[in-house]
Amino acid sequence: EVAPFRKLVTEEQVKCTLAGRETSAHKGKAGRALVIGGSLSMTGAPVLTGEACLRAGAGLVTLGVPESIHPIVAQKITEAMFRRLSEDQGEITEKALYKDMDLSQFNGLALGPGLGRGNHLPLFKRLHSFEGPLVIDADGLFHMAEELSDWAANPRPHPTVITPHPGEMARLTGLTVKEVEKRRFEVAREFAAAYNVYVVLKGPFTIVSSPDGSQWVNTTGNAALAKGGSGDVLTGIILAFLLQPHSAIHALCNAVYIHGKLADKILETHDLFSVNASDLIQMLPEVIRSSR
Ligand code: NPW
Ligand code: AMP
Ligand code: MG
Repeated sequence: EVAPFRKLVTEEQVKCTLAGRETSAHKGKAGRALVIGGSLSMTGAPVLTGEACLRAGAGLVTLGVPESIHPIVAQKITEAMFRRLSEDQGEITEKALYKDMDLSQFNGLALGPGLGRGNHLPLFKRLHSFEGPLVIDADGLFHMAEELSDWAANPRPHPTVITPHPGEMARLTGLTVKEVEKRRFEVAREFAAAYNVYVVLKGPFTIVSSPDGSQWVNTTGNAALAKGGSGDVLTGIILAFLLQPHSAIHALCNAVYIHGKLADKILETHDLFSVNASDLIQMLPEVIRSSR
């Protein structure tokens, strides 16, 4: 048993823990990822997550999106497959989660980017029984906040990761954004332990907290990431890395490190103002390669 600690994520650590791929690999073995999200007013978010997930190594990516936006989303991403889900007013409904999809076909699931908050979406019962790593981000965290007591009382047997920015963390905890920012280490650690989840509390110096109390601090990244879509890209990288055989904590540290590195590397050619989230995805091949 190792006592809980607080450490920086280092280049050396990433180099040692980035997974490889066996010569005998096939697409199914490299991981079947499902991304649930998107809505009529946010068609781009699941595309960013899905593209990033593919570029970060997932073997097969499926996007679960409201049926009305399927033609839009499908125009934007070539390699992904789709589940067209029941919707109301451009956002997926409870039926989409509980009737439209067989989650057992997937090895990992990310839910939330662009999902919307118009429909009541009880997540707990459906996601608790999912047998693989689960990432809850963005509007998924809004829905999760409605049923926190269920999550606290019934820990999942597989890794559960939440990726809040300080605004989302404030909503989850009932604190103000100021309070979250002032006590970010404590807030993240307490939440991780109370709900048995990995917490990726985002911002400059993102903190990865494990349920056992250990914390890793990331030092890559810069203010070019302060633009819509950056977090959706991170979620895709996290999901892809969680499908690899290494431990969840390494997957998370590697994902936040590489995500920040994308932003650092791109400043060699782009102005700080001019980095879009899709530009980050284009840097993934080079940045992952140079991190090995
Ligand atoms: P303020 O007022 O800005 O200072 P929300 P969201 C506060 C989708 N997207 N970082 C902030 O305070 C996402 O996937 C779709 C950020 C505000 O009160 C989600 O589904 C895109 N916010 C959905 O949009 C591209 C901070 O928190 C609140 C903060 C909503 O995502 C864009 C904002 O949080 C986007 O990714 C911080 N460090 N600190 C697309 N192309 O489809 C405090 N806040 O309202 O929960 O939502 O992050 O805007
Ligand atoms: P989201 O708010 O969900 O789009 O997520 C924003 C992403 O960009 C997170 O990974 C943050 O850590 C990162 N980010 C945003 N602003 C900064 C900043 N000023 N410095 C470093 N990283 C940032
Ligand atoms: Mg976000």
